[in-house]
Amino acid sequence: MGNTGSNNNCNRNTSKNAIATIVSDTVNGYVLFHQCDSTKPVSVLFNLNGPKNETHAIHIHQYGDLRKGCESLGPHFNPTNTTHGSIYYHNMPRHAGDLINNIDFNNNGLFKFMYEDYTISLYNYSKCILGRSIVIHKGIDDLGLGQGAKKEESLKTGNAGGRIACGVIGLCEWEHF
Ligand SMILES: [Cu+2]
Ligand SMILES: [Zn+2]
Repeated sequence: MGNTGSNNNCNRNTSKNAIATIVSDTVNGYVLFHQCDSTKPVSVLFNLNGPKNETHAIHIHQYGDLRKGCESLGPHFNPTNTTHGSIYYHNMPRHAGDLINNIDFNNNGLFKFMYEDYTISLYNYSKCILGRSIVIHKGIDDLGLGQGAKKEESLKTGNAGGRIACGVIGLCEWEHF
């Protein structure tokens, strides 16, 4: 979870916040991002409602283009041109957009969680996520561990299946969390 108290040292004038609002038939809520300055990790806060006791894949995808709904948002955000993976396996490559791979809705249909991500940025670098998107999938991300016939797609998408909800990541007002 990292040191959330570090935000107390944030310069409010130079820190950045961004949000993706999710509105759909199945999943609703938001993913909020905060970064104190370009040298710090991005705090990512999930506050989502969805189907009770279900797990669904979640990623940052490359584009913010909703002309064909979630389908036109492109593949996983991948500025370093690597294979799909997971933050839980530090010795393996992962896409910058892989986030925490999956969200687990509890028996009230809630998922609230925060962590710090060092592979994305809200500042103007190649890893900047502003104008990109959040996509939530029908299935479960296999963390890049798929074998046999599942292996090739595992290293691209984690075999996460279709897209059930999405939202574009845009700037928002400063918020302490
Ligand atoms: Cu995805
Ligand atoms: Zn990925």
